Amino acid sequence: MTEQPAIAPVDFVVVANRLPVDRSTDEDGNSAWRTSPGGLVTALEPVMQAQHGAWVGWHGAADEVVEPFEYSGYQLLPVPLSTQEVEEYYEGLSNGTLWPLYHDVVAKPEYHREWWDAYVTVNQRFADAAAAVAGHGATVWVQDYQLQLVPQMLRAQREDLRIGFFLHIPFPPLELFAQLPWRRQIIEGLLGADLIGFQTPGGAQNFTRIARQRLRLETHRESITLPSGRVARASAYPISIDARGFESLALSGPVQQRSRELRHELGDPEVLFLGVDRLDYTKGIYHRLRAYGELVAEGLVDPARVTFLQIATPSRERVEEYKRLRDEIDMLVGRINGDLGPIGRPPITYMHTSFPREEMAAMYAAADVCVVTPLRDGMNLVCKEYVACRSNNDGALILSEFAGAAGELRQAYMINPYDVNGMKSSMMLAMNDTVQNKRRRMRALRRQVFTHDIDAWANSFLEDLRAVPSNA
Ligand code: ADQ
Repeated sequence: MTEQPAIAPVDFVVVANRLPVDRSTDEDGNSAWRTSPGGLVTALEPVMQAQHGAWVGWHGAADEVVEPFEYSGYQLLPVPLSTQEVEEYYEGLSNGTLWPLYHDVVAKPEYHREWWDAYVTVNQRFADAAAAVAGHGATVWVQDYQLQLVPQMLRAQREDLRIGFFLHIPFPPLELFAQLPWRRQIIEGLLGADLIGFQTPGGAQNFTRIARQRLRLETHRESITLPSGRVARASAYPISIDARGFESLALSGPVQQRSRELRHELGDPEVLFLGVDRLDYTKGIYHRLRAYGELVAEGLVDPARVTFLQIATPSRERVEEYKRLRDEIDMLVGRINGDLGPIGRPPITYMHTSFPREEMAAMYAAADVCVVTPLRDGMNLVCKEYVACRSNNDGALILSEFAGAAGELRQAYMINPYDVNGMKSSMMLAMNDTVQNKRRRMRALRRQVFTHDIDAWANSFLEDLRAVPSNA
């Protein structure tokens, strides 16, 4: 007798490094799964439920095998990873090589052959798990830089599938990508997909150019013709947020109340600046705080009237570069507050911690100026979340031209994070601009964010993927 598959074949499969759930354990030691916060899960959950789909991903604990289970109307298929694989595939190749390389080499990428070997092994495991659950002619959507080999590995086993891929981070220009010892494998891996989605048109163009110049493939606009005659498409799908969800959260009684309390706890400043980021060297946190510190030192900003709240979510804490960054920011904040703060009025309130969505909405609702200054960012969702929470059309957004979001949020106060003086002038302008100017800008920003929300993003990608002629 042949072994029965654990799960019946499904028509829609998402493959991502992480499952959309986190496990929490209560005082009695009982553990339960909870949906992890984030736009991707919010956007895909209705599609997963409607199609009774399956999500393939790591469950977050090394050296542990978890059986497939049903959750919230769809299937979850946990992929196991050993401690060594977490170090080599995830912390190593994904976050020590690809992450810095794809973000303009703002930190130095490390190239280790054993990391690459682990990346190949783990990608194959994800591909096998997806192939095992995908029904005949199913649609499979692979997510992000940790799994760039999965499309080709899947196609090698299953010609009948429709395969999509979306890259959440930037795709670098050829001049930088060419450093990667495994550049050909990555491009070929991605070309296993029918539709390859990028955050910006620039990313899609970088990819197409590499396919043309390095693999000598024929390209026409967004189309790339493979030696087999199959055509893959590389196109931009700027990701977004659940704008309406954020807005209604920000307008709710408890969040409004919390937002007032927050300002009070911060000393009822006349102007509140806000920065919210994962603690990552691509986010330009150091550059931004340094610029703000100079404004305080020069007397242009009075800490008795103005304050800066910087929130940084702990991130990738075992990776060396991230430990160093944490120390640098701690030191900078300590120096600014130690040198410049009157007693009881530190110029910067810095918190290295994660908050629930309600608290984030309260911060967005409380802040007069939101400062988003990445050195390079695939999209950046924080700026869109801030805009969604400004129902009165007030507030000001400072945005780096190196965030993917800059292509859409053109009415923000644009800055180059490498230009400290320019950033200082923009902070002054955003703080002191007329109410009319701020309203005009915020109205335009809100129009963009509300008409291009996360549902629109998922629908447009999936519609284009379904338009690919089927091989089934
Ligand atoms: P990230 O690099 O993680 O995402 P970003 O898009 O800004 O960056 O998303 C961060 C998310 O974390 C936001 O939803 C924000 O609310 C939340 N967050 C930040 N600080 C938090 C805190 N202290 N507590 C709780 N939540 C916090 C990657 C790419 C981005 C791309 C997204 C989506 O790097 O460029 O926009 O994927 O594709």
